[in-house]
Amino acid sequence: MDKAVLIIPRIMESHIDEALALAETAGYRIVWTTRTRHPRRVGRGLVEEVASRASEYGVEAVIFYGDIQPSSRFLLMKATRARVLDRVMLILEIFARHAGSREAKLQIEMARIRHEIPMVRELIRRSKMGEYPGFLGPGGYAVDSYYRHLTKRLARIRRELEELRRVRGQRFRSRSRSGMAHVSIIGYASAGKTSLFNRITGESKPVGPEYFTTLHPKHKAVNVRGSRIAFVDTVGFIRDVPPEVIEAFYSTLEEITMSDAAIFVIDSSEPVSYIREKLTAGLETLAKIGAHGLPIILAANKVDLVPPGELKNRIKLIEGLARDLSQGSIESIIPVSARTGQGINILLEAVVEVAGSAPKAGRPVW
Ligand SMILES: Nc1nc2c(ncn2[C@@H]2O[C@H](COP(=O)(O)OP(=O)(O)OP(=O)(O)O)[C@@H](O)[C@H]2O)c(=O)[nH]1
Ligand SMILES: [Mg+2]
Repeated sequence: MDKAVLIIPRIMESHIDEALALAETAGYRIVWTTRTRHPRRVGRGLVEEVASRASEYGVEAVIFYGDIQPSSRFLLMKATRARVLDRVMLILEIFARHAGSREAKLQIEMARIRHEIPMVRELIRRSKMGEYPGFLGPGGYAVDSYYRHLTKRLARIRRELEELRRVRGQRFRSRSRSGMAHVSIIGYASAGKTSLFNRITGESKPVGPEYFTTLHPKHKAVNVRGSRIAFVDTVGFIRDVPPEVIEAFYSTLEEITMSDAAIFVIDSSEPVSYIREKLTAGLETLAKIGAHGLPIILAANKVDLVPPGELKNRIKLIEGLARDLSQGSIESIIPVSARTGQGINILLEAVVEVAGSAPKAGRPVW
């Protein structure tokens, strides 16, 4: 594992566990952490402090857990001589480590370039001011030509992706003619999607407390009360995913838009404010990927962790949230435990009701 220091803006403080989990998943061991008041900027004093810690610990990377301004990133790069990553780059690094298909690789490269462009513009600006000669060669010329190279590369990737998507669309149409309903298991990272998928299908796919345990959709068809249904395990949602990362999620999230229904898994043992935030993030992502009108069954998972005396109240609260946030797309709310098996039969009944019997001729949602 590479060593890294973590800078966390105060507004992200409550998400520090998420920051550490993502850093670890991306292959970094955090050796020192510091806070900053400003959400996007790092002051000169902090840059110096980070630089001295970075050399003391011999770190390979500096992680800013937020959306860093190009000028601050530039200062940190210059002072520490380490890689400087923000939250988006961290997420993209995780994806890049696992990207299997040509399409996934291209999408991640595209997201990286789009994310990198503002930084390159900043370099152009600075080298034209004579502030940073020698970056990629003398004067601004090399940076300019690097910029042109990036924009050309983007255009090529776009063309290739369009072609790949066209082919995949054809494959999907032939699949929907096969007459089987598809149900996606969706939800925030670590909600228990894979645990539920394993419980329903009898599979033993890897599960774990870290983020993005699942990075590729997994399918398995099983018979449920006389209906043949393919369940699809998906990548976890994560809050505040910027548009350029959403694109990189696409190949997996598109599976969701092609489904007949979705099981939205939440961790009902978490504080209600987290549940609200994660439900919101998930519903927003669904809207962004164009999954309009997809029938949703909410699986209130991990009820084994809720004290029995509180369960009734807890489910009521979740029902209230779902009503407020979902605008009717949530059809029912079923308390379950993927661990103990509690509620799974009731969940499957709800699934058959929504997606069972005859498939809905490949609901084209885009
Ligand atoms: N107590 C309890 N733990 C559960 C339950 N379901 C899942 N877990 C635990 O929650 C953690 C995350 O489970 P996963 O099934 O990997 O979650 P996921 O949603 O697939 O996560 P990603 O693929 O990383 O997005 C694991 O440590 C599971 O053992 C449950 O019903 N009860
Ligand atoms: Mg998983």
